[in-house]
Amino acid sequence: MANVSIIGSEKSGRTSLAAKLGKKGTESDITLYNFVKGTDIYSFVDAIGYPSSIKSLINAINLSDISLVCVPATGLNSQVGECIVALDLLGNKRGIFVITMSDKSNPMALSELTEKIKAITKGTNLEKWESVPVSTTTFEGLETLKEKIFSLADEAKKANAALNDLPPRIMVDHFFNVTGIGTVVLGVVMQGTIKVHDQFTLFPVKRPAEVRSIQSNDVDMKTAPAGTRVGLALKGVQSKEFDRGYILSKDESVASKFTLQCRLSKFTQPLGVGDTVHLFAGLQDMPATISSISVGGKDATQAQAGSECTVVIATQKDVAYNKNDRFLIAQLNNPKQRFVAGCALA
Ligand SMILES: Nc1nc2c(ncn2[C@@H]2O[C@H](COP(=O)(O)OP(=O)(O)OP(=O)(O)O)[C@@H](O)[C@H]2O)c(=O)[nH]1
Ligand SMILES: [Mg+2]
Repeated sequence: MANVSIIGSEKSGRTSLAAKLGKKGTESDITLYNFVKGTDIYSFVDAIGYPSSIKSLINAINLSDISLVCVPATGLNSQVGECIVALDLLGNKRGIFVITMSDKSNPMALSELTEKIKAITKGTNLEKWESVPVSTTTFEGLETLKEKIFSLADEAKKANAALNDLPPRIMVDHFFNVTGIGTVVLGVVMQGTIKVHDQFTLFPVKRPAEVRSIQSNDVDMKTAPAGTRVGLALKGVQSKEFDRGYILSKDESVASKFTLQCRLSKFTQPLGVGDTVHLFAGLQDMPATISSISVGGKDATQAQAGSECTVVIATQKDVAYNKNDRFLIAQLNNPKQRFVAGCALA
C-alpha cells in the first residue's frame, strides 16, 4: 500500500496523470484514484482544489507517503514554488518532479528544466528528488515514472512497517452515512495496526467509536497496518459529528493554544505578534492568532523570512494532535507565497 499525492501548478496535467495512474474513486476537493498491483494498493490523491485552495494541497500532501510535483514542460512558476515551499516546511517526504506534457518540448529544453529544478531545490528537503519527463498523450516516460513510484513505495512501506507497533491513529478525510450500514469514514492509518472491534475515541470532540468493519479498496479486512487507506464502518458515533482531519485513537492531545518552534519560509512576509494567520495541523485547519514571538530566547514583535523563532499561537477551535506532529502557518491572502512557517511543538 502506498499513498501518493499529485500536486503542482494549475493546468499542468495533474488530473490527466492521475487518470493514467489509477481508477477514479472518492471525489471532493481532493480526488482519489486507485491502482492495484498484485497485493499492493496504490492510492493517488489529486489536489484538484489547488491552487485556489491550499487546504486541498496540504490535505493531499499529509495523506500521502510520496508526492508527485507536476511541472509543465513550459517551465517553473510561482505555484510550483509554493508546492516546493510547502513540502520543504513539512519536511521528511519522498517524491518526484514530473515534467508533464513532454511531447510539447524537446530534449534540450527538458534537460534545462531539470537543471533549473535542481537549482531551486538546492538546500531544501527536496534536493535529491529526481525529475522525470512524462507525456500522457504519447505515454513517453510513464513506465519510468511508475518504476520510480514503486521503488519509493518500497521505502515508504518499510518506514510504515516500523510504525505498526505504535498506538493506532487514523486520520479521517471523508465521512458519511450509508443506509443499512450507518456511519462510514474514509482515512489513513497513520500509525499502529487497527482491528475490527477496536474501541477508539474521536478527537478533538472526545466521542467514543467502535470499529464495526474495515475495508481497503472495497475488500473486507480484519486488520489494517500503518499506511493503509481504509474505509471504516463505525458504531457509537454519527457522521455529522465528524469534521475533516478528526482523529480516531485511544489517546490524543487536544488544545487551542500551542507553543511552536517555527522555521519561516525564505519567501514569506515577516510574521508579527497579533497577526491573524491560518494554522494547518494534519488535515485540520483553522484561523489562529499569534500571541507572542521569541527569537533566540528574547521577546520580539516580528520574525523575519528565513529565520527561526518560537511562537505562542491561539486557534479558534480545538485541535487534535500528538507530540511529533508538524504544523504549518499560512497567510491565505498573500497572493504569491501563502506558506509562512513549518512548525513542531516546542
Ligand atoms: N499535449 C499534451 N497535453 C496534455 C498532457 N497532459 C494533459 N494535457 C492537456 O492539458 C490540459 C490540462 O490537463 P489537466 O490534466 O486537466 O491538468 P490539471 O493540472 O489537472 O488542470 P486543472 O486541474 O484544471 O488545474 C488538458 O487539456 C489536457 O488534455 C500531455 O501530456 N500532453
Ligand atoms: Mg485537475
